[in-house]
Amino acid sequence: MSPEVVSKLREQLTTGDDVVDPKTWAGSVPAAFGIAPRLRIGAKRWLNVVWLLPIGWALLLLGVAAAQYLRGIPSVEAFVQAHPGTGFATTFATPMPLWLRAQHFLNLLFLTFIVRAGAQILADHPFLYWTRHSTPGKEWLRMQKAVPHIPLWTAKDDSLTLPKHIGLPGIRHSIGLARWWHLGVDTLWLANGIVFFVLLFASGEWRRIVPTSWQVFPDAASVLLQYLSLRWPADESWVAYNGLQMLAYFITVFVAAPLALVTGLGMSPALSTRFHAISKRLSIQSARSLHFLVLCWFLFFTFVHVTLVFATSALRNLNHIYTGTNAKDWVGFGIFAVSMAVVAITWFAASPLTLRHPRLIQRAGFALVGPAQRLFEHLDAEPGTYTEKDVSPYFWHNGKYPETAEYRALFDSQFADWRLHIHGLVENPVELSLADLRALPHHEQITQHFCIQGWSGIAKWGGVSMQTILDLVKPTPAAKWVVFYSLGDGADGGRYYDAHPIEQMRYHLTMLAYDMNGAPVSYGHGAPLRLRNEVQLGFKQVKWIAGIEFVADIAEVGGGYGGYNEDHEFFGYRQSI
Ligand SMILES: Nc1nc2c(c(=O)[nH]1)N[C@H]1C(S)=C(S)[C@@H](COP(=O)(O)O)O[C@H]1N2
Ligand SMILES: [Mo]
Repeated sequence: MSPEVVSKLREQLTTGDDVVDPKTWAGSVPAAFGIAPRLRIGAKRWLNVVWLLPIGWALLLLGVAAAQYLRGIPSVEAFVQAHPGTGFATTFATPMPLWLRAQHFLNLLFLTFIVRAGAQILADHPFLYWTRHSTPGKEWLRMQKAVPHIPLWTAKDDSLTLPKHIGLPGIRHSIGLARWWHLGVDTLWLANGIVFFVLLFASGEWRRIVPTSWQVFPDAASVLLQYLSLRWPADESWVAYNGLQMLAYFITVFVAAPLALVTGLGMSPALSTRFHAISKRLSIQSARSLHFLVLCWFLFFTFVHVTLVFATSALRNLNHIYTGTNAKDWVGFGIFAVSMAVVAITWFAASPLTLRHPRLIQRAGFALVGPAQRLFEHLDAEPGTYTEKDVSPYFWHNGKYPETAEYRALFDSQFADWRLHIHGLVENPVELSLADLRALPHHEQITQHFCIQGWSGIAKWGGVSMQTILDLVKPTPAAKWVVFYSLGDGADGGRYYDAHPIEQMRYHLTMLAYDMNGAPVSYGHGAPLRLRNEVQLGFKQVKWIAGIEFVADIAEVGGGYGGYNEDHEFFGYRQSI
């Protein structure tokens, strides 16, 4: 192997910037604001969700009228009198402990970042589906115009811009940074949640929010009727929550929060590929849709919760939450105001901070979720999970197409002159033609692709197992990373590349694919050769491969962060979730 080839590939790499300039970000993508969300009704009709506001309002008014009518009926009123609301509940003579009140605030603070970053992630592929095929037109919710019938349309073309202080970090296609916020703060939120669960059960405070009698249901029904009839139940929350409160808190703490974790992990390529018994039922897209519905619950709960805190005795309630007293003074309100100032300051600082110090966010995020991602990377699954029947009718395109004259010439000659250069820390560097590759033992697998943006699709890949390549080139013990160079550039210019840990090259599902669904890989999907490493997300599956280099350390390649998106868009070099 000539050293020129080695240096030629490395020379085409560029380093990314260490600050984000929104004007030149992600290849200077212009802002795109999409449309008001549309819900699919039946096969082809779409409901603008803005209609849900007047519809919801009308239903509420109807509910109030119905409740007032019902309370005029003696037997119903007798039921309400018999079930004022808290009869079944354990009463507490002591205030909520300090740890509980502190955790309540931390929960709120963490959720502001999680929700904003989650919205930013959703905006990168603003469609939700129930099947793993992500077929345009089959989504049940979209916040973007219908996908146009343009052959090489990409998922990135459909990403949305969120306002700067709604999304985090609030510029288009900033999913790499948004994920650090979302997953990083998630670990803090989960840690807070685990401590909360432990203390809750160790202290007996759990009885405040876990119903221990079926009577919670008639009480909840009665309380709902009382609220709706606008003759509100007696407020006894200092000693006990009423049935409706208890159910709402129980669902939020014991159903919604765990579901957020489970559905979040349901989107992981490594976990989904390995634990197929689960992911077959909870497909990535069902997980993603449910994850969104959990968000809707949290927003709904927060809205009603905060409204009622202020609409019932506000000063007392704020004292319950902030000072642990039942006083009617302004102390609780004062601490509440300070805590809201903290929320507001961190809220408005988060996006500007992220754009100014993206590497800090990338490092801090990785420090928080990196250990979990490393853990899941060792899940080596075998082929055979999906069959031909599962192959997706539509497989999205993504990324930046190769536009060089060099690529054009190779493509026009059907890659007759294309050579795969494999070099670096190997005993036997080689140059393989497409015919050489096709002469090697054939490997086939039907697997699911997980794009970081959220879409997925199943395809049959044919080609050569990376184990075969390792046997051929014999990496030296010093080789720790395998770098895949593309013939094409990334969005900001400079060659696209990505690095993978060498252990993952020995996995059953790591291969170089020259066929897709029984035909040679097309131009859009990476002709003549692309990578498949199924424990990682889509951006690591380098298309239009030019060469492979075995190296000791990723720090010596490109910007040093392990790949093009890692260097330029602050992604992580390990992305098993
Ligand atoms: N060379 C190169 N490879 C690339 C990309 C790219 O921009 N350039 N995009 C990646 C991303 S983000 C995804 S999701 C997959 C998409 O593969 P597909 O177009 O076959 O669906 O390719 C990956 N490989
Ligand atoms: Mo992607």
